[in-house]
Amino acid sequence: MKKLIFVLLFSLLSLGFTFKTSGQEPVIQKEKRMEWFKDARLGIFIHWGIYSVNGIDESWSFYNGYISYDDYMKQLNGFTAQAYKPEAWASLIKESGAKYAVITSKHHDGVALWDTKLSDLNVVNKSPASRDLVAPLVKELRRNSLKVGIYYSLLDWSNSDYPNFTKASKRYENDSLKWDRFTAFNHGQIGELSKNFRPDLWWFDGDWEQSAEKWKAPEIRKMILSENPSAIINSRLQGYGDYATPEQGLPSVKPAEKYWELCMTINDSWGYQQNDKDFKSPGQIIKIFSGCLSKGGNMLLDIGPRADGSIPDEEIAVLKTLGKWTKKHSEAVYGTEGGLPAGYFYGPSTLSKDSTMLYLFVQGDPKGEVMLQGVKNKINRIYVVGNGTKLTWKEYLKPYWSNNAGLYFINIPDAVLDDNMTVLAVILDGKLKLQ
Ligand code: JFZ
Repeated sequence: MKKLIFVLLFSLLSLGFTFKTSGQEPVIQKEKRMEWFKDARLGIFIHWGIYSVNGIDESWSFYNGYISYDDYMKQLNGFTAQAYKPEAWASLIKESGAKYAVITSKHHDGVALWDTKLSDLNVVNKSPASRDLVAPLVKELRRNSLKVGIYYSLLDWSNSDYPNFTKASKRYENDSLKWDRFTAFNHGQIGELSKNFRPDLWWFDGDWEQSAEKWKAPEIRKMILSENPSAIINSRLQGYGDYATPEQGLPSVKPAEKYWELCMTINDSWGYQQNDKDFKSPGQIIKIFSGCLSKGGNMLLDIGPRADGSIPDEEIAVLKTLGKWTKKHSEAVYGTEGGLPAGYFYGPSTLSKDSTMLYLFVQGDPKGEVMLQGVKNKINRIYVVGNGTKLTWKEYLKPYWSNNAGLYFINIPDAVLDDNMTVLAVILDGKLKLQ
């Protein structure tokens, strides 16, 4: 009996520890919440908004004075979403190999894509789309087992209670009444998104205009985690997020942060711009993606659908080619860790979770062989990922009396080369030992 009470008490206590630490913070440990994200490796970012009507910079075009605010807002009339097929979006995202998607629910222009009850400025009330555009996508993403990410701009240049309007004109400097009203509105919208869509991931933006204290960032974090204890939050919440977002910059060395995501445009624009034809090729995107993988991060690749909801052909082509590559090389991509430090291999690499499999990413044509150095392990076997061919290798500079690692030369016949990036799986005799 005593034993039973003890066991009961103990389980209650440990439950308490899992669900509540230090009174206010989660709920579920960060490592646990971040698990799916760490393994996901690829996400698709979607910048969709009224800026796609004229094909101009999202929000910034009026902020910077390239177009008047009124003319910017006239784009509402052309935002039809008449060819919007959320099920096709979700299946394309799935096909690309992405495990999550992030959609702009509201950009800095304040135009909400969901049916918000807190402001009239939304596509349901003010555009011919006249329906909630976020809800059906969330449903389709979930149906495809993809994680749901919601982008939300904390700053709102349209809201009359928000201090900043454009670069040239500010509404006010200090007005606590207005600011408090704005905060209530902001938290209210986050609450709506939280309840309506229960996002797996929150992608905040625009935090730079105010301090954590002003945004009441800890409260936002608390609100989100009490609605969904396993939600994760990007870094743009003035220090209250879970992972880093080095925008448009691929880190040259492995970042100190354990969790990070490179967000990147597919051409030079976030939203749809008909004049921007500067698309990165699938090959370039695969190279950049491999760079992220090699340094232990994710890539969040952006697409910009048109105002009618169609996705430009160039973007579809990139996602499909990426999908072929990620599918063929899935074992080297998903659930792997960042690979070798610089100098060991001339290219990206990843490592299996148990550190006994090394994946070497070979760019282009290696002219018959690649070199691997500084690895002290014996190699048990090498094969070509997604192809299965076993490869031969030879070890040099390894006299019998030396304790140093030798140089491995791995033979790669032309026939096994991938159109974009070939990946070799190196089975080691145990956990990776570097010199
Ligand atoms: C922000 C937005 O302003 C932009 O429109 C887009 O949505 C992008 C994904 O995010 O852009 C930023 C944010 C932060 C920096 C630069 C651009 N920054 O920290 O340098």
